[in-house]
Amino acid sequence: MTDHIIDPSVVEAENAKLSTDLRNDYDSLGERLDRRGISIDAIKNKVAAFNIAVPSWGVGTGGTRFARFPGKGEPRDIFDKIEDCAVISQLTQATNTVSLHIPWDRADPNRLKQAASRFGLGFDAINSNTFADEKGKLQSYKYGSLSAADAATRQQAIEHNLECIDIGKTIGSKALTVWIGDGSNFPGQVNFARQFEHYLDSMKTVYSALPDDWRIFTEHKMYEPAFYSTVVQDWGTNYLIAKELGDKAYCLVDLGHHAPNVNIEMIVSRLAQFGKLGGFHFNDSKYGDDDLDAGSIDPFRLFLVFNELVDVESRDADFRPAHMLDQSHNVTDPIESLMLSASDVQRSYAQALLVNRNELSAAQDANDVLTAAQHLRVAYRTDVEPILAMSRFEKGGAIDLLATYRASAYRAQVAQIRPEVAVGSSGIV
Ligand code: PSV
Ligand code: MN
Ligand code: MN
Repeated sequence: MTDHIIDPSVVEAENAKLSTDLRNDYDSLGERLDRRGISIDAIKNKVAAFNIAVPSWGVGTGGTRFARFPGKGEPRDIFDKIEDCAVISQLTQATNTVSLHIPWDRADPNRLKQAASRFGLGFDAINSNTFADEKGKLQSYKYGSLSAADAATRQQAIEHNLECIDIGKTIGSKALTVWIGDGSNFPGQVNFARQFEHYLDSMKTVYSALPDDWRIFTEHKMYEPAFYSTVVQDWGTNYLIAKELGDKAYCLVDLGHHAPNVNIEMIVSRLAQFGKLGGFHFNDSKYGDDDLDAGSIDPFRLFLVFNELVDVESRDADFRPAHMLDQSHNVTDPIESLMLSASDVQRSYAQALLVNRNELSAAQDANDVLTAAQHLRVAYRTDVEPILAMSRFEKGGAIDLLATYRASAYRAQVAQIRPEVAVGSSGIV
């Protein structure tokens, strides 16, 4: 039996207000799609099977290096975070896994597993953190971790990743995600080749400890926290890493980790074509690694990413990239943002499923440029909300995510038992 945090009667009452309209909207969209030769139920079933992981760190209020403005009822620890994730999962019916970050979420792994399974949640990839120092550890990552010049520091970073694998084994994760902040701030500070060599050597040791059915994901990022050079700075380096490490190594694409205007969907296609696309950290950005809500700035780009994914999926039934949200909520209730983002990611998937791939391919082969472009536009402009809402409704989720969450008064309730965090304190809970 799965425990529900939000009383199901609240969800039912909110859904009752909207279910007749939803049925009408769904049927009318179904008719229109039918004319395009598309079965709405087939799309809905695919959407219903879609899952996106929620990062444990996403449910705490974020901050910038200037300030943090804590919200009420913020999670105090990983167990509160799991409860917040359970709310997101209950209402969206699209996020039944949580991604942990160690050491932020360090706790008895068996308790973690129990706490999650109570709400029907599992654990996605486990994330190591060697971009910040940990209390009690002898070496500092100030000058790098897995790529550091100092052997003892590299060893400590390796051991941290091995510990993450061990924790992951107990809680049921099947992948380790490694993102490092290593790089340099001054020309001449490091020898690029030597630093990368150190990184590869360290990663080979981590890789050799992976269980057979695990994958390792490396995440590239153009800059920050290092501002002159970064060790894993782009998808090319990331691809090299995955190739060097072996079959269990894949590249992760975080949408915010590229220069503005980079054609991310093409990177997605390249990595997938050569069997090295592991998955995503979804978020949106205007300038850099802004970590804004997925779909909030450039929903067309998100659609184009999914257009590539569906293209691969249509040729390879075993293609299963790992989807996760990775965003920072500075001015919104994180639960609200994460619910809407999960739904926006699903929306892009549903829209991409509407593309007539045979006709698109024919137009491409005939160099009929505008017909090809039009296929994408028609799909993107289709309002698929009734499909998303119907999928949620049928699975026991909320037709209107925001209204239902607000009607539940969850945040006000947890604010009674979770003490207010001091203004200006660290964004990391
Ligand atoms: C780095 O910017 C990143 O995207 C990595 O995924 C980290 O693990 C995550 O943010 C949390 O800091
Ligand atoms: Mn990320
Ligand atoms: Mn990031």
